[in-house]
Amino acid sequence: MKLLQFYYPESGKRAGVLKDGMIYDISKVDDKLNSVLSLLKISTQSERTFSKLIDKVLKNSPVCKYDEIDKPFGSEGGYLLIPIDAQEVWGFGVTYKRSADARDKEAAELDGIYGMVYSSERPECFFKATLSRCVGPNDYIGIRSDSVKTASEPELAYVVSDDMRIIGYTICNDVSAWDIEKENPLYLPQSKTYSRCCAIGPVITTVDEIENPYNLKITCRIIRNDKLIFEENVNTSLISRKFEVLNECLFRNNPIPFGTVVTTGTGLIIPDEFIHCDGDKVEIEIEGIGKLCNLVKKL
Ligand code: DO4
Ligand code: MG
Repeated sequence: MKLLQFYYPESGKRAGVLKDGMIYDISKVDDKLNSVLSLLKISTQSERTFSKLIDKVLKNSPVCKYDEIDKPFGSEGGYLLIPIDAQEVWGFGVTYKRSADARDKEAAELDGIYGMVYSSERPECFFKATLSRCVGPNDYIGIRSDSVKTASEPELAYVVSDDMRIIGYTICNDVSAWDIEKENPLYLPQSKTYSRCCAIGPVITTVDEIENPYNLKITCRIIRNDKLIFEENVNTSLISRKFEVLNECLFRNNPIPFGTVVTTGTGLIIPDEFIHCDGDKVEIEIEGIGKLCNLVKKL
């Protein structure tokens, strides 16, 4: 099942189901159900109630085609919203060898600290964002005003319940100011967390629809002045840690709110010549989830 949130003229914010390119409004069945968080809560309490609810929703006629609202934030005819109002977003880093190697190369004087983390028992785990710092599909991601080297990090993310269950998957762009991180690793929070530092969407795919999260193709494209200037793929099979292991670290003496988004690290490093410029368009596509598109804005 693909769950999403959207804004529709006159009805306001809605939660929906995406099926065969059409959007079905959940609040037509229960008008209190206008968030994906509330739907996921039902799905974790009773699978039967959840599937009955979805069956009912899909018996109604769809509100619109997905393409009709896959539009910039604020568009008159309606638009997609961030698919989950997660209180917190957490991130894991150097979970792919490619990320460790690229970062060690950049910080050669630091004695391979990223490689050390890559092979240590304890993963790198960081607080990424709150909802107010995140954006949804087709909205702007930001380059900090004090960064000249900000890049997208295209990542598979999972949604977790407060009792450690993985309840969905989505796409996350862990936008990062690499120059600030490189200046000193202690500056990592400043490179990771700021306004518009994190894009999530376009949908939350429930776990039953993803047969194997460790075999998904991730594609990243950068479009500049209407021209495709960069395209590369990576497969999640190259990730070095299982999500249960990440969860065990995340939840250790650390209460995690229901519906937290956990982004699992980048396996794709954007080369220096394609570092973000104001006006770039970024597309991240993950099999079984969809395509997350965002525009880049210098803050
Ligand atoms: O240590 C820096 C951050 C690593 C990261 O975000 C990643 O590997 O995706
Ligand atoms: Mg990252």
